[in-house]
Order: sequence, then structure tokens, then C-alpha cells
Amino acid sequence: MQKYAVYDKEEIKKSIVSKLQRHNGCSLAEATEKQIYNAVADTVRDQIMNKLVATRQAVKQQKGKQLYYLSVEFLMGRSLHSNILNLCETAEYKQAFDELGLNLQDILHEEPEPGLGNGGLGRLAACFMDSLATEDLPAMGCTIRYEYGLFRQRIIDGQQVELPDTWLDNGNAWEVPKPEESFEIRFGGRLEEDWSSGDLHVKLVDYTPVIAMPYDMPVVGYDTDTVDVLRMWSARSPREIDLKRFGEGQYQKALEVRGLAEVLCKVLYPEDDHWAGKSLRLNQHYFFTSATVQYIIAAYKRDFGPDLHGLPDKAVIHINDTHPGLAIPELMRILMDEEGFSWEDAESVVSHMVAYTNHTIMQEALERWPEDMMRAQLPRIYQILQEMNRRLCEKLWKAYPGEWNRIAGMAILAYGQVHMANLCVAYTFSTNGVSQLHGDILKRSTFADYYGVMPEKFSAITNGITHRRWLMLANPGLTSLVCEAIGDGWVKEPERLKELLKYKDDAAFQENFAQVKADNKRRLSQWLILSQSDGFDPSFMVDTQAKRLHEYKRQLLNALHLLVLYNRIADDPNFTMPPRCVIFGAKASPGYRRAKQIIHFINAVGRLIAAHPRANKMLKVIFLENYCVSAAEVLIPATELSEQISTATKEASGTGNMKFMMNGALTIGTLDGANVEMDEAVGRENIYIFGARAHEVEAIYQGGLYQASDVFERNQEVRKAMTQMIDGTLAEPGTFNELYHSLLFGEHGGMADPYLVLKDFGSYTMAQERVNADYLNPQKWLSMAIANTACSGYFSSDRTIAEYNEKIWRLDPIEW
Ligand code: 26V
Repeated sequence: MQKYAVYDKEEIKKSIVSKLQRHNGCSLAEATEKQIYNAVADTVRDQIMNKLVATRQAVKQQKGKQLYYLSVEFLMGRSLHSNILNLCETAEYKQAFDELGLNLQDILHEEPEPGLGNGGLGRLAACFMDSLATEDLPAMGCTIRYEYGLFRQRIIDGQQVELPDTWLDNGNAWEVPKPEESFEIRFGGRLEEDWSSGDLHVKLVDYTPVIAMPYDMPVVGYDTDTVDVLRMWSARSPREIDLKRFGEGQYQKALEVRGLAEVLCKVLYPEDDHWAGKSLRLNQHYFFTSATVQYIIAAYKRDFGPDLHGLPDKAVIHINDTHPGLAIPELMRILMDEEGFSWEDAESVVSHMVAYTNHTIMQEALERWPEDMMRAQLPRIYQILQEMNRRLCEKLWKAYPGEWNRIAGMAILAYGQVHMANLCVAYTFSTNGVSQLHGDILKRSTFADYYGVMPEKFSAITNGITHRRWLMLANPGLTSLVCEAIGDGWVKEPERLKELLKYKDDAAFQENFAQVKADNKRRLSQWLILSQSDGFDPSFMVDTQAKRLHEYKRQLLNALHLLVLYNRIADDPNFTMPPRCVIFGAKASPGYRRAKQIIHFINAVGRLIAAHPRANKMLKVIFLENYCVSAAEVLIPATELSEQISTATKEASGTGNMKFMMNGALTIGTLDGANVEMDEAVGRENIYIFGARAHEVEAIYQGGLYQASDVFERNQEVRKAMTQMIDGTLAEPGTFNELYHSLLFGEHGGMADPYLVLKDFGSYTMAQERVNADYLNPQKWLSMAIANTACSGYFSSDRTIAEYNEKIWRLDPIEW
């Protein structure tokens, strides 16, 4: 419950009008929507700031442990609506808006979306912040304040075009700059050994300094006074030093200093497909982890005094994948070089203080830095890594005597590279996976050798999503319906959505549920017409695949199936099926050629279908441009069938799958990632499972028991669709040669069809036929859909965060 007074509608109205007057010198009638948005955001912000100050005081008084959640990505989405919701002020704001003659939706759309993330990893971090604050856990998210977020995507002539995302152009209403909490970060330079005090002291000289300045963004807990903070570090050049250097005539050097500071936080790297050791990215990672670690130490000293040995009792660092892993050697450096710790004491503090989550088993995504780059850009960090590696290998030698190859595979430094995942497993107290299956794969495969020597470190905590944003905010219609049926207990205890099960076959409830879905479909179609001049007939089933474009996610399987359906329609005048609108939302990494070809292919299939007079009565393909958090909020509540069709073992968890389920979509999916747990939660009769299982996929990868060409030869429909890929049916002959070739022959000596698209094609087609049969029976379909919403409570990130806290962080909730 909240103690801090919330505004009533009169106060809200008064505040909006007076802010317009004071900040813009205009009346409500004269104000633009942008100005009104700013006045409303400012009003909400006033309320939040009171709580923020109170939270800081409470944390200080209670002297509890604090979590620092480090991530290079936080995909927060828009804040205004979510803040109003979490303040429990939706009704008050709505009334105030009505009385002022304003439309809340129009104003909400004025907020630019901070796209500071690529996909699942960044969005998970954002859901975690919402749940942390809601559960009154003292936490700070730490990241980079990128000037340009993930690119804006347009589709032109069926192909992806990237445009810059200038989200900060009109300022950010939510951030508070904190120049007084800035730190200096040192890059490059060389090491000098200093024995003048009798002990060895390592000194970095001739380095390039950059100032890290934080901007804090509040994260409001639901119906509580707790407000946590997302701290975004931004780079500044240290002007004094610049001027001194200019004075000394070192123009070049001075400009270099300025240059690094200017480019450091410019852009978020848009790659989520393969690792590339770019030197600027290394600097970005060090920049924000060093700033964060320096802050953690300063905050500890401020609150608990100068002796840092108790640090692990008061602070825990969680690193979201390996990207912030330099926090480990940076903490070692500060404790030893600046605080006089011995190696052993420093190592003991660090290894009791840092925990790590792995988010992918894809080898090509694992972070590895060339040793030469690390040595040149961060010489002291590199030196510390060398010593950490030496000590680690000594220990491993005892566990695995003589097994050089095995030890090289576990080492931090090997074959000229720094292996961040090995650093993270070896020097953190906890390594966890993001679903049960993914946790098992980490133990039996990715980190099997580590699991052999330190099994107690490993755990699996299944991801979750905040039901506040993904159900209450995105789907108000379903939210009211659920509340009418079972009350609002589920809002605070989402597993109580289960109480809906007793209504799944209730005719009246089913009718209302169908009505909500129909409204959401209409809303989506109108939104699509406005944003990309392409709507759909709301009587069509909405079938959605929305996620980053990656070969392992198999958008190609979906598109190839559409081409087969097209052929069935075109070749047989009597063929019918329940009409479907198939929507794709997916950004491809700009350098990922194959992914961009798949986008082109999807659009080419869509065009072919649209041009056929009978096919377009049963099928429609929409490529939703610029899939992002706000698009997902419109798309997901309207979806009836959710495509979660990755090659088993490849999708660590998936979180979109959970959002669709919560909104009453049925899933067609493989037993991969968290789909496995969704299947268990909802029961096999309420989900469409198909395709090779994880152990079968592993056997294929090991034994080469599968020949893609067999499917091509045996399955006539597949053969025809694949031939159409290259014969000019879809585009200029040659356009999709590469896709064809990879499916049938493989490339670079690798296996044909490495993601098993053809292997799973038959079983996917059969699952889709079951979908169609069930859709023709609305009672059955609705009963299944309701069961999905009812069983989705487990996938609330509130449960995930509670588990992290119990197993890893051990934080005490703030007492109000
Ligand atoms: C890979 C790379 C490699 C190159 C550079 C930076 C980078 C950034 C992201 C990635 C993708 C792998 C990490 C990731 O996003 N994993 C996703 O994490 C979700 C949250 O745990 C999970 O639901 C998805 O299944 C998983 O793909």
C-alpha cells in the first residue's frame, strides 16, 4: 500500500494547466500535444520524486543490502502510462483528461520510446526493474545512455531499410542528471611499476580520461512507495584537462580525448546474432562497468564507512550476460590498487559479490576479446585477467591433471582471446540459466567442465514478464473482464489467474472473451492502417511471429509454410481454410545478410498471395514495420495464434511466448526454452507442440543422421515451394539462391539445413492443420484460449524476481 499521498483529479488538472503556463507560457487551448505530454509527464514525475527521496531515506535507515543489476541493454518502453498504472492513478488521470477535453491515448503516443535494447535480454532487464520495485527490493539498474537506440526499421520494396533512432531529440522527461556523482574512467595508457613505498604499486600513465556522468530514471513499484532507479551513464570529455593540453600545444591529444568521449555513448550495437570484437564496444563495456563499480564503492563508504571488507554483505552485482563482466577485474583493480587490498582479500570480496546469468548457448554469440585489444585499451585490466587466469588454471590442473585441452576450454585467456563466459563462471558465486531446459544444457554441455568442478554454482530460474505492462496496460479490456469474473486478487498474486479456469467453458464468459479479442483485433488493424497503410479483415484469425529475425527462430519455416498454403489454394479451386492474417514483426541485424533475405522472402510471399484472387480471401501476410515495445503492446493482445517455432535447444527461454499466452493466444511451438514449461503449465491439450525434441536435435548435430535432401525428394510440396524460391515466381531469379542453397546444401562445409527447417516442416504443417480444425470450433478454441490466460500467472516476473532473491541475492524488502 502507498503512504505517500496520490493526486486527486483536481490536483492533476491544476498541475497540468499550471505547468503549461509556467513552462510554455500558454493555456491548455493553445498547447500542442507535445507540450501537453510534457506537462502531464512532469505532473506524474512530481509524485514519483517524493517517493524516490523517501525510498532513498528508507534504504539508508534500514542499512540493507542493495542490488546493482548491470546490463548493456534495458528495453524500457514508454514510461508515462506504466507510471500512472503503478501509481494506481489510472482512473484519476482518465477523469482529469476527460474533464480537460483531452484524449489520454493521443498524449501517450507523444512519448518517444527509448529503444535501448535489441530484444529479449534488454526487455527482460526492464521487466525485472518493474518487479524489483514492486516487491520493495532496493535495486539500481545500471547501463549506458545511448544517444541513438536500436535503428528504426522501414520496409521499402519488401526489404529492410535502417534509419537512426533519435529518441532524445525532444529531451527525456523522466531522467534526472546527477553531475555531482560523476567519475573518471581511464582508457589506454601504459603501466609503470612504483616501488617507492617498499611495496609494488602499479600506476597507469598517459591514459585517456573520460568522465562518466549519470542520469537517473525512476522505476515505480506497483501500489507501493518504493521507487528504484535506472542509472544511465553518459560520457563527457574532461574539459579542464582539455584546456590544459591545448595550452601546452597538445592539440592532437586534446582532440583525441574529446573524440572518445563524443563517440562512446553514441549508439547501441544492433547485432544480436554473432559476436564481433569491436574496440568501441569494449570501451563502452568498460566505461559503464567501471563507473558503476566506482559508484558502488563510493556509496558503500558513504553509508558504511571506509573498511570495504564487508562489501558483499551490503551490495550484490548481477551481470546480465557477460557484457558487464569487466566488473570483476575492475573491482579487483580498485580494491588492490586504490584500497590496498591483498590479491586474496580482493578475490574473496569479488567472488562473493558477483552473480551471472547466461542468455544464450549459441557459440557465435559468446563474447570473446582479442587479447591484444584488451592489452592496448585496458592494460591494467588485462594484467589482472592474466593473473586471474594463472591462478584459475593452477586450480583446474588439480581437478583435471594433464588435460590441457579441457583446461584451455575453461581458461579466461586461451588462443589469443579473452573468454568472458569463462571469466564469469569462474569468478562469480552463481551462474544461472533462464529456463529449466536452458539450465540443463548449460550443465550438460556449454559449461559441463565447470559443472564438474563447481556444481553448487549452477541454477536455472525461468524468465518472466511483468503482467502489469503486458496484461493490465496493454489489454485493458481483458483486464476488466478478468476482474469482473474473479476479482483483482491476481493483480498482486498473478498465479491466482488460475481462478479463471472455472470459466473456460462458460458460454457468457467465452462470449465476452471473444468480444475483447475482436476489439483488440480491430484496434490493431486501425493502428496498422495509420502506421503503414495496411490493415486486415478482423474476421481473419491473427497469427503472429514477432521477435528478432534469426535463422534459429525460423521465420523461414513459417514463410515456407505460407508458400505451401498458397500453392494448395492456387492449385485446387476447392481448397478452403479458415482465413488467416499472418503477421511478422522482426528487425534483422544490419550486417546479417541471411536474415535480411528472409525478410525479403516473407514480403515476396506476401505479395504473391495478395495478388491471387482466391488466395487473398484466405490468407494475408503483413510485415509490421519497426517492431518495438509499443508495437508489441498493440500486437500481442490482438493475436490468436503465437508462433514460437525455434529449433529445439536454441532459444534459451523466450519471453514473447509468455506475453502472448497471457493475452489468450494459443501457442504453436517446439519444446524449446520456456515453451517446455508453458506446455506443462497449460497442458498438452491447450498448446500445439511439434518438431524435433532437444535430445533429437543434439543427436542430429552429433551424428549427422539427417539429410535435408531426403525431405526435398520425398515431400513434393516442399520441393515445389523451394523451386519457386529460385525460379522467378517470387522475385528476379537468383534473389533467394542463398536461402535455397543453405537449406539444401549448407555452406562453408557445414551441414545442410542447420536449423532443421525442412526436418520439422512436416510436423509443423500437421500442427497447423490441427490449429485450423480447432479454430473452426469457437467453443473449443475459446476454452483453450482462456486456459492459456489462466495458466500464465507463473510467468509473471514477480515470481522470477522472488526466486532470484531467494536463491541468489538475499535482499531484505524495504519496510514502509
Ligand atoms: C547476442 C549478442 C552477441 C553479439 C553482441 C551482443 C549480443 C547481444 C545479444 C545477443 C543475443 C543473445 C542474448 C539474448 O538476447 N538472449 C535472449 O535472452 C532472453 C532473455 O533471457 C531469452 O528469453 C531469449 O531466449 C534469448 O535469446
